[in-house]
Amino acid sequence: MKNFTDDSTESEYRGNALRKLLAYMKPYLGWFFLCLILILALTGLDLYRPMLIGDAIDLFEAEGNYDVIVDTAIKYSVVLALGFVFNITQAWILQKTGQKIIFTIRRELYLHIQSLSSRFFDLTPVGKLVTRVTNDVEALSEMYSGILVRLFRNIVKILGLAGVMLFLDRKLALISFALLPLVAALTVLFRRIARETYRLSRTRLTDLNTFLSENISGMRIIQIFGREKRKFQEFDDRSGKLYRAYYKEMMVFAIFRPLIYLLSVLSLMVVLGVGSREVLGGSISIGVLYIFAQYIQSFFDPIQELAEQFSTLQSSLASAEKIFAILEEEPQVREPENPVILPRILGRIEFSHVWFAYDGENYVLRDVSFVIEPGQKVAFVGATGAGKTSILNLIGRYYDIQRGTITIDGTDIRLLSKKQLRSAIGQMQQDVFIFQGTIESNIRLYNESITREDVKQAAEYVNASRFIEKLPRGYEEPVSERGATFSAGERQLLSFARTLAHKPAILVMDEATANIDTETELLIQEALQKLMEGRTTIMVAHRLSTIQHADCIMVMHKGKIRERGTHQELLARNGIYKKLYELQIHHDVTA
Ligand code: M5T
Ligand code: MG
Repeated sequence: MKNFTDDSTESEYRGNALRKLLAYMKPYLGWFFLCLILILALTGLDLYRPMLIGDAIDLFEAEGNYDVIVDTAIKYSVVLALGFVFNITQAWILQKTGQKIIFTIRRELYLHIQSLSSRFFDLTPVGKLVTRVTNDVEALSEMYSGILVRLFRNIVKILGLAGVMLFLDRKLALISFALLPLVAALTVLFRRIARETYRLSRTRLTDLNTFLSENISGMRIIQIFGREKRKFQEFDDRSGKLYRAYYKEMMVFAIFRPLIYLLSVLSLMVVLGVGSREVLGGSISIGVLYIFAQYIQSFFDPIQELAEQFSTLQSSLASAEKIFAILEEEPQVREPENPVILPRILGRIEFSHVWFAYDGENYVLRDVSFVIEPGQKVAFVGATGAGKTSILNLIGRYYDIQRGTITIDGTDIRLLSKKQLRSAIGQMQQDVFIFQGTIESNIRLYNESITREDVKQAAEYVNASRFIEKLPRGYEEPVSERGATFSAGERQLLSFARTLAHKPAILVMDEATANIDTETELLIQEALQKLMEGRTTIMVAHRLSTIQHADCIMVMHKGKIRERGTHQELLARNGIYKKLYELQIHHDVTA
């Protein structure tokens, strides 16, 4: 995120945001142009209406003929009707194009967020992103469908009114403008305060959303630890801050508007006072005075609106800045420009002197090297925090390494397209993520090439079909977000079916058997054996009994591979593995 120190860089950055926002209008320039013309016409009509009546008054006074009134009434109706049509048309165009632009931006934003790397999501709260895609984008809609055009309209209106007033009577016009410097000063002051309050309410809204998304996801923990009261206080505190920010915003408007109104009334009083004397003296007609009285009111309105619109514009720009900051966020794991396409991935994995740190400084893997041949089963063991999950994260290139190389079938994974690489890897994580949808949609994950038959076969193969078929609606059974209605073992079996259905060449499992009771474990072990058939398999396991048959076991300690070999070889070495093993045997016997 950018931090602004002096005003010049800030306005430069704002200018940038504005330019980018305007760029989105490009496809609709024709429509916007039409809108501007309609608005010019509308302003013309606005100026014309008081003149029509002013003239009528003068004519009626001179001739006393009622026809003038009928005539004027007809003209006035036509003018009103025209204005009505113009107004509706321009509002329709603006809303439509505005919403379309917003739609485009929202879409771009989501696509971009999707392309960002794990590191970004590790560091960014979900609620913040949700606010960007919803509230902040919405704030832009104001700008497209209102502000820009109304800004134009008001400027044209003010200039038009001033011009006509000067033309009709210079002296009265200058008197009407006498209070303008005061209005200008007020406006500047207002803008400055309004900007602060806008910014405040934006940040506080983000704060509240971030709090909500995190704490609703973690509601269970809050309830388990009985922290409702404390969390409510936190919520209340943020909510209160937002309330005060909005309140302040309202207050600024509530004071500014009547002040401007007061000034307009003052001007009107002065103009009427001076003007009526001139009417009596015969230097201007009653009609002209009427026009002035009308104009003064419609003169101050756009000025007040202008000030408010500038501040809304600023708030839109503030939102725009935040949106563009995300759009400009580069994915840390970059797609190669000309990816190497392998005809088929066999599954040979090689790590060569790999050094890796999530934050670029604190290395969690140090000089890790190993080779896994296609079809081999390799297991990683070691204490918690040793770097096992990190190794798995690197194989699918969810993070890039600092030093060394990782190759698949001899090709550096940084040269492969992320899509090909990742579709070759069936990765099962420590916790299974289930999306809202059905059992079927969760196994298939919107992959069109997987048929319903494939889904069923996969589920049967990994023993998941037993519990699925017991569900009232079988594969169509609705699943709630995070799959809270399933047992841990069921979720695990589902994730097996999901992985199998995608037919990966490489299988990557993190503690995949940790959550399961003995009976299900037998099912799972059987399923696992089938899953691993003919696939390169890399697994992390805490329970050594599950990995005794692995072709190679690597023992990790503080980011390094300290021992490697088969179960028997490692036991014979009498090292870390032996100790781990004895601890577990002992534990199993006493348990
Ligand atoms: C190794 C750090 C973690 C630990 C070290 C996943 C992750 C880990 N780390 C981060 O800084 N950011 C991350 O996103 O890396 O962690 P690991 O590889 O997850 O360890 P493990 O899988 O061997 O442990 P466990 O507990 O799963 O057996 O220092 O802070
Ligand atoms: Mg782990």
